[in-house]
Amino acid sequence: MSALTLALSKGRILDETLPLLAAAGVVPVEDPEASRKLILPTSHPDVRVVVVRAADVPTYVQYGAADAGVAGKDVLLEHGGDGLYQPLDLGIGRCRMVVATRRTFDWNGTVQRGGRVRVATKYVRIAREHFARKAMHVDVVKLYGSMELAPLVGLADVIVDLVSTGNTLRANDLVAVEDIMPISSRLIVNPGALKIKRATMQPLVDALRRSTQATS
Ligand code: PRT
Ligand code: MG
Repeated sequence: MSALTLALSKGRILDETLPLLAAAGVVPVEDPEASRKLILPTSHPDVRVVVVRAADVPTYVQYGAADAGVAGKDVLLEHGGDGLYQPLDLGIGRCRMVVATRRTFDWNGTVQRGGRVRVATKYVRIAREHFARKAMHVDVVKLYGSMELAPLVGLADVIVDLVSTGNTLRANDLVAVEDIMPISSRLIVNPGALKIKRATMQPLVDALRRSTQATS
């Protein structure tokens, strides 16, 4: 038995993942975005898809409940990446992790004074590591979404969040003041599954590598 389970999330990276999978010969029988089913067979007799929350993809793969999955580098850094191979940068879901604040906030002055700063973010680990590298003292407030609101209502001085078009920042009179890192989505694989199910997994990884290179 070498049937593979792939963990995917609904939302913004699915649209870019499906064409790569299709080029690798894997097409879900129903549109994962529209279907209410959580387990979907695919056109590939040995591959099925499970639909999970973006932040849960690494957990399913780490525990072997899924053999492989697609997750943003942001999600992987927060998860820690324990027990995961990351063989492929798929080059999709591209954005930047940034520090942002109100247009009127004196960020450079605050940094120079060495003042304590309150940071609101979903990315607690990335934020702590970023400010530790800068030897800045910060208090981190954990949020689960709509980070852009926090500086507007006095919950935090700055946010650490993802930016793609910059429209959300602009619409809320916020500006990016530091670039932390570029983000894209990765293929992640359970190491045990790679060994035991290599006959099915390796051709899929190779096909994804080819379709990634073809579109980049
Ligand atoms: O939505 P849900 O709570 O279920 O989960 P999720 O937010 O983790 O999933 P989803 O689908 O929103 O994001 C999945 C992955 O997409 C993330 O883990 C990133 O790797 C990647 N990605 C790429 C982004 C963006 N671009 C992005 N722009 N994820 C989120 N955003 C948000 C950002 O947080 C900000 O609120 O979009 C807003 C900014 O967009 P612009 O275009 O206005 O700059
Ligand atoms: Mg979202």
